[in-house]
Amino acid sequence: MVFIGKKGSGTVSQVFVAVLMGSDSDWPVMESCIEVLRRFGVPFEVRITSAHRTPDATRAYVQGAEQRGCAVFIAAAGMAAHLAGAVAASTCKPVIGVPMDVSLGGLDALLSTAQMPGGIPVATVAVGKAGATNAGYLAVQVLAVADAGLALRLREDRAAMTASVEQKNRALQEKIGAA
Ligand code: RP5
Repeated sequence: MVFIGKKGSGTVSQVFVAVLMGSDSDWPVMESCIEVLRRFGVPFEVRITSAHRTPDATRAYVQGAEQRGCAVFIAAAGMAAHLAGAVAASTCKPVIGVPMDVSLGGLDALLSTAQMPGGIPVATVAVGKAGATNAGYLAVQVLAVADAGLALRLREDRAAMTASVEQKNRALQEKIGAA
């Protein structure tokens, strides 16, 4: 895992991913993101903090986390989902936004998360569990740019995924008697 700061200076800290959610009601979906970070052994912090309900605490957390070594922020929110945008406004680290399906099939959150003004990007993933999973993968991929071990684990994971689909196809062909 990548470290920042100078060794011996007392300022070395381990790089981590911060996962923020607007509400505890987002947790059942965001568990999929945490599962990916755990699988790759990426250190993370999880916080419930809201762009609208706790704006000052959100900004303070983002600024503090950046100083402590946060390399990527993941922000999940539903409805008028401004959390990822608010996080992006407070940091120049990469921010990944996960739109939650709370109302309107998540379309409101998707647009609120994705439609950022130029210069303040939010890398927006899909609505719901697939998006939460991909937010985890994307954060790992960002860290893997400077971590060869992590990059290797990503390639191994991708190969395993490919093998699993091929196996499912073979099983289906056998089942329908086409093999
Ligand atoms: C958003 O409002 C949260 O991220 C959540 O997705 C949605 C609803 O929040 P609760 O009313 O369930 O707390 O800010």
